[in-house]
Amino acid sequence: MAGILQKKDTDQLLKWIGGRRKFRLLYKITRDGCSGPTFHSKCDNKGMTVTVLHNNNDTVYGGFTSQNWTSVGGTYFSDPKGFLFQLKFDGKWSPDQFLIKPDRHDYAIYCHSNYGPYFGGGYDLATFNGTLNASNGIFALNGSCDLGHTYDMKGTDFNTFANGNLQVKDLEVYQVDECDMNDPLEVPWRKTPEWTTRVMQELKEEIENYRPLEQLKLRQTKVLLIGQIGAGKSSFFNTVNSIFRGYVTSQACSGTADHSLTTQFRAYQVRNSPSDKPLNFRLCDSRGLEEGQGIETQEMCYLLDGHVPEKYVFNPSIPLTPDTPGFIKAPKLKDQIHCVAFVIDASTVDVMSEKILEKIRNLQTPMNQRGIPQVVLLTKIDKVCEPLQHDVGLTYFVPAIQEYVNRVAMMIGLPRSHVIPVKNYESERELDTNVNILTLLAMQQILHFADDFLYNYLDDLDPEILDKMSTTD
Ligand SMILES: Nc1nc2c(ncn2[C@@H]2O[C@H](COP(=O)(O)OP(=O)(O)OP(=O)(O)O)[C@@H](O)[C@H]2O)c(=O)[nH]1
Ligand SMILES: [Mg+2]
Repeated sequence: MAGILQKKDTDQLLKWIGGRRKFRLLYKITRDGCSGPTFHSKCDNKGMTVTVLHNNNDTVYGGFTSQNWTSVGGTYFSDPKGFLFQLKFDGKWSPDQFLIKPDRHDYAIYCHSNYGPYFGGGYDLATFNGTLNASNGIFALNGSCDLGHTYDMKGTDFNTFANGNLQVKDLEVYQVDECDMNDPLEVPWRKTPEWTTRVMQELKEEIENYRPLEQLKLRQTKVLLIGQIGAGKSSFFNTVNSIFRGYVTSQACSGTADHSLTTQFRAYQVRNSPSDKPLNFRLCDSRGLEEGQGIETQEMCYLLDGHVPEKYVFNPSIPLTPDTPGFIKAPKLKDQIHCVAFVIDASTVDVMSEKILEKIRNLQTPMNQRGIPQVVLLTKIDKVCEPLQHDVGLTYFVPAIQEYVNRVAMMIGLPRSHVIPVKNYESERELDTNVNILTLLAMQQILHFADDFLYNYLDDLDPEILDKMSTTD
């Protein structure tokens, strides 16, 4: 059964009421019967409500209260937020709000167990009392409309408010509920292409065909994954790798342990199935950050500049120095890091220690000095938002995730657009289109950022050096 309110109407009402809320139909006289006790049985103690009437002239009007309706013997209740409104007059969209007069708050609504919704001490808008039946689809309401006593009608009278009669086709009462932060929005908080298998395929192809800047003769860009232990760095590589391999793989060891599970520096190749050809980027996995351990600022400088050899084992008690075996003394562009992805576990954001945060900020200094772009991969979003456990496709529609993104952006000091939510494969045995799209969108952005770095690098290069530049491995 269709309700009176269209989307345009609820949008307008929400503008007046404020906040992120949703409407839930509690009572409808054409469905439930026009009776005071029935109205109270369905609408008492439901918090904010909107009462809306639709008359024979296609005029839509009503009243809002933030107070509970209750079944009492006849009492006024105060409500400074109450208002009357009109949405349509004679079929024409004519939204208008009539606020409660400042000195009449105490007469906002009138509750009586045998009455329907009553607004104002005039009564400004009294709908019905007792039980009424419809005649030819019309309810001739036995209330009254003595406007202007409690609500400021700004010159609107009974004729221009409700065509001078209380003959209605329907009357409805909606509960105006706080929206759950996990309730998906109708429009995404960040725009992405439509999530279809085709789009997934296109993203995949774009990344398969990705080449770093031609002029730099660089075969692969290098992306460093860095973050707290157990944040999902190794799992992110595994997720990207799984997409291109065509099945869920776990080449990089992932799991939970007291200290970082990953101890080695690995610049992982992502191989495309079935050719097994490596893609033109590498994801560098590193040791997890811990309060007293992990990667220090000097080590980070070595990492960024490409001095750290493959499979180097980070040892918190013996930091890397130029004398460490394998230390790459004269690194080339191919050895350097071109984009850094901080991997942050959404489910621990609220309890992240100030020390870790400080560590991350310290590590950002050498990145900023080198102009290396940074993103945040916000992992484990499924753990903080129940609907995402069933459908990752809702990620960009759920306000809770937007809030995490905003919070993390503030914490790390990066623009919000640099914070990318992801959900890694962890218990799945099969690939999922939406998980893939989410991951590929993240990879796409990372590679765009890496290119930005390379463009800057190119701009700074002397053309002669460019000519002489060595090729990659
Ligand atoms: N639910 C869920 N679990 C995840 C996600 N990403 C990773 N995990 C799990 O989190 C745990 C840690 O993941 P890892 O990938 O090993 O984390 P890491 O950052 O490499 O950790 P270290 O190498 O110890 O520093 C594993 O049990 C993963 O399965 C995710 O997006 N959602
Ligand atoms: Mg790891």
